[in-house]
Amino acid sequence: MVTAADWQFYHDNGYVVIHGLFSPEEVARYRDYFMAMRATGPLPLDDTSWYLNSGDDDPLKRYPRIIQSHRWDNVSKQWLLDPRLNACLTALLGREPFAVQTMFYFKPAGARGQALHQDNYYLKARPGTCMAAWMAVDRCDEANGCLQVVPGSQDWDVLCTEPADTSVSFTDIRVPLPPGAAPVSVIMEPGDVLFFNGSIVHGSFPNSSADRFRRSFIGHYIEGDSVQVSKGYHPALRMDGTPLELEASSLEGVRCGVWVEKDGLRAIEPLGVEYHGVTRLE
Ligand SMILES: O=C(O)CCC(=O)C(=O)O
Repeated sequence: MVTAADWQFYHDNGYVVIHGLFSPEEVARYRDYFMAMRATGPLPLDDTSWYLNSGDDDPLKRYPRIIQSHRWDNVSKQWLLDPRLNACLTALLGREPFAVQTMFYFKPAGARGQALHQDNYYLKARPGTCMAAWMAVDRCDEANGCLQVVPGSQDWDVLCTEPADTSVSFTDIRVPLPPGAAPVSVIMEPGDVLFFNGSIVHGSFPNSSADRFRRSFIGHYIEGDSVQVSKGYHPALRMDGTPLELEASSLEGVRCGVWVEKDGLRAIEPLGVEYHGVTRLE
């Protein structure tokens, strides 16, 4: 499933798309399943306070993302632990990971995107980092708000954030990019899966299409030698589905750094501990 060329691309760029990992029929079943689940009303862990600075007409309030459904829904759990995802993750990471999160994004027409961020800012997996498997459920392009990634950011430490433009992002913080670094769009077809590590800076455009959803089903994993992950991601699961005891990160926030210039080169220097946009210097 992961060819030598895929492996090389991932190690050079920090992300790779595996095309057609799930069939169009399977993806259509997931799409219909989660649309029906969303229509049943409020679900565990729904939290529309994420959708900041918006009125009642915010499309994201009608279609909030579904979070951690694998904890109570077997279809979600089976997908998170699917042997095809496990085979790709194991090939890319060099050993089997642990699974910690599912998210189903609906992103209807008119919805804002998500500002540039690094997943390990939230997951705080240690040692090592986390990894996403992001499955396109609809065709994803620039018009309906595809994902954007910053190639080469896979080796960056976690960066302290700056305020984001909440007219185009439902989150209010973003990662500052150094000169010369720029996101690229990842165009995907239903059933394609994008893998990227927890340092990769990524985000998405608003959905500016007239009437298309940009749905995606996302699994988050942590490397198989991690001993620690943020409190909200417990219990972690082994890929055979058995739960696993890990330490919860004791930090209220995350250690982050800032861009500095050293000997004519850009580097990230530790600054302090950030908790939701506020950094306490260390
Ligand atoms: O799907 C998106 O728009 C953003 C998803 C994301 O950033 C993530 O899975 O970490």
